[in-house]
Amino acid sequence: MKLILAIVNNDDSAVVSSALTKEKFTVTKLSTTGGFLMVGNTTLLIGSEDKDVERAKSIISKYSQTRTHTAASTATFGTHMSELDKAKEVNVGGATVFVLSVDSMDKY
Ligand code: 2BA
Repeated sequence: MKLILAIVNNDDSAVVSSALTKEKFTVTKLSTTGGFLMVGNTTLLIGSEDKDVERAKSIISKYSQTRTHTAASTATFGTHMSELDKAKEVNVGGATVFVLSVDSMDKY
């Protein structure tokens, strides 16, 4: 069994979750914040049989869009105000996906 951690844009999270649950995946949504931009994102936890991981990844990828974000990042924190001029455009997403091996899963 695997645990898929998928970090997705807040604007995509509803459609990604919905597409996954329609395909019989079970999903838990966590409200999270990116450490670089300090902007909210969503982390989906999906427990999956090994054979279904690629199918889950293709659903996540299908509904996650890449966006550009212009903002001062945490890299400018603690610096002089003029450093804020250095706010840059960064590409965010579509989704960042980690797949972890799971020793066991129990429900009590
Ligand atoms: P953030 O950390 O807020 O990063 C937002 C975007 O800023 C990233 O998009 C990337 O384009 C850029 N970025 C991040 N760290 C950077 C750095 N140290 N220097 C320059 N640019 C940087 P994505 O790569 O699509 O990541 C979107 C979100 O996914 C991240 O939000 C973070 O919450 C998560 N994430 C991505 N890679 C991760 C990793 N290796 N470990 C943990 N979380 C990750």
